Amino acid sequence: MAALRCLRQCHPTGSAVSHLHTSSQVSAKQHYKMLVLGGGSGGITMSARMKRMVGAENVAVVEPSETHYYQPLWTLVGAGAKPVASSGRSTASVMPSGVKWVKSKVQEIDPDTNTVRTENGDEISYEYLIVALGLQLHYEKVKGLPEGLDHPKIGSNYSIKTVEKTWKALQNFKEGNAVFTFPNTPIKCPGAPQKIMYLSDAYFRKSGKRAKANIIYNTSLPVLFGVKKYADALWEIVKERDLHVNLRTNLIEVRADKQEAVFENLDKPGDTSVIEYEMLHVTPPMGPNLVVKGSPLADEAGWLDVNKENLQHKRYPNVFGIGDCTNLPTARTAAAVAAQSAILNRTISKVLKNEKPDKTYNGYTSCPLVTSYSTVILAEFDYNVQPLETFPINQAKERRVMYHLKADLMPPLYWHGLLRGFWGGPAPYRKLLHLGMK
Ligand code: FAD
Ligand code: UQ1
Repeated sequence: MAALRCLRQCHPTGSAVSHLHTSSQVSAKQHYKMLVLGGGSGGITMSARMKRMVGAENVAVVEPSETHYYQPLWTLVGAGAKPVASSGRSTASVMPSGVKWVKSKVQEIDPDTNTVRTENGDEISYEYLIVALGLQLHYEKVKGLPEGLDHPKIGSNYSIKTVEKTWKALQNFKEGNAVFTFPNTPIKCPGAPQKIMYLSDAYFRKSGKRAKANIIYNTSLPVLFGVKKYADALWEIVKERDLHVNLRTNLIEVRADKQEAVFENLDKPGDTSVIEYEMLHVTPPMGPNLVVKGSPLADEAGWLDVNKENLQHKRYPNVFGIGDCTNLPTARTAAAVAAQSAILNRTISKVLKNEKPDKTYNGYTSCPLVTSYSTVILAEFDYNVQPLETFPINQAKERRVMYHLKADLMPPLYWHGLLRGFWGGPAPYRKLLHLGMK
């Protein structure tokens, strides 16, 4: 029995592989009709859809991680409302059966020869390429932060390594400043840096510590949120709950031994200020995936250069992109990935038939703005940063039902709907729900 288990789970070199039929060492085939780079939200979703379109044996996914994370849950994990274990499942379990999992890192993409080179030296050629490599976190761009993250009192919901530290810092909080930051770069889920502030405020109230906490939100942005309708509602909340918001204020240094954070005023170059903190939640600077940035597929800033309507690459028609790695001018979220997956599926089906892509992405994205342990403002908007709401009610209002949507409904929708290629965003339901309205 033990030997059988080892046959299933152990590679001859001794390294554990989860599924022999998907491990890269077994098959020598190095050419795929459909090659997917990245096995995160966008990569797994598109591999499930491509399996249906061209057959599992023609699809491969390059992804080095053993575990796939549902990152949206980390907001609740950081606030102690969900266990971290519920945010992850093995990559093997989310990989569509029969699809080849190349368990390695992409090192180089050469779209002129239709090949990709991986860290373990393999060269894989493709007919069509879907890039879903996500974005890069840059903790190292804030002086003192990488080593600062080893100290207690600093947390960051943006990484599996540090998300539980947020909850520890909250529990250990005694009195002083609780500081939350938003960096001077584009980021994924731009609501998340302030969601943890609202949850912290609620936790302090619940635990009798609120009177001793001074809550500060320092954001590089000139606004509290990019969509006016939701920003107006959030300004009301921060006023009502005595949360101090400083706009255009960017974290540049952490002195963890002294519990000090240094900020620059983005409107007054050279003007810096130091805040002593009892707790610090950092949202790190982010940027394009470095492999994309180093390839001919990048735009000037390093993001994957795709057509914003159909997600086809602007210069390489057999290359497509989805999610955080792209230069699509909308907020980077899993909700956006869902809507994009339906569009991209249609685009690829047209390209395979030598027809013109015809479905148009409107930039749909959504950010469930968690404002307490029982309420959410469900922001949904498009390329024009105009609300595009699914439900025929005012979604700028804090609602309990939307908290249930975020905490209880979204995870199964993600694991069983999105990742299996069945959830393409709420557009069809929005149309139904708004029938007869207005
Ligand atoms: P990812 O899911 O990050 O996947 C990228 C994949 O590429 C990873 O698996 C990575 O290992 C792999 N990869 C990277 N480099 C390489 C390489 N060189 N070779 C091979 N593979 C590579 N979204 C929402 O919709 N709602 C929310 O409430 C929400 N909240 C969030 C809260 C937090 C704290 C965070 C961190 C994110 C949140 N998001 C939310 C955002 C959402 O998780 C992302 O937008 C989404 O996961 C993007 O999918 P993706 O496939 O583009 O990137
Ligand atoms: C969504 O589709 C999605 O992707 C699965 C999310 O990521 C977890 C979301 O947070 C949201 C809000 C949506 C949009 C879904 C509905 C029902 C409005």
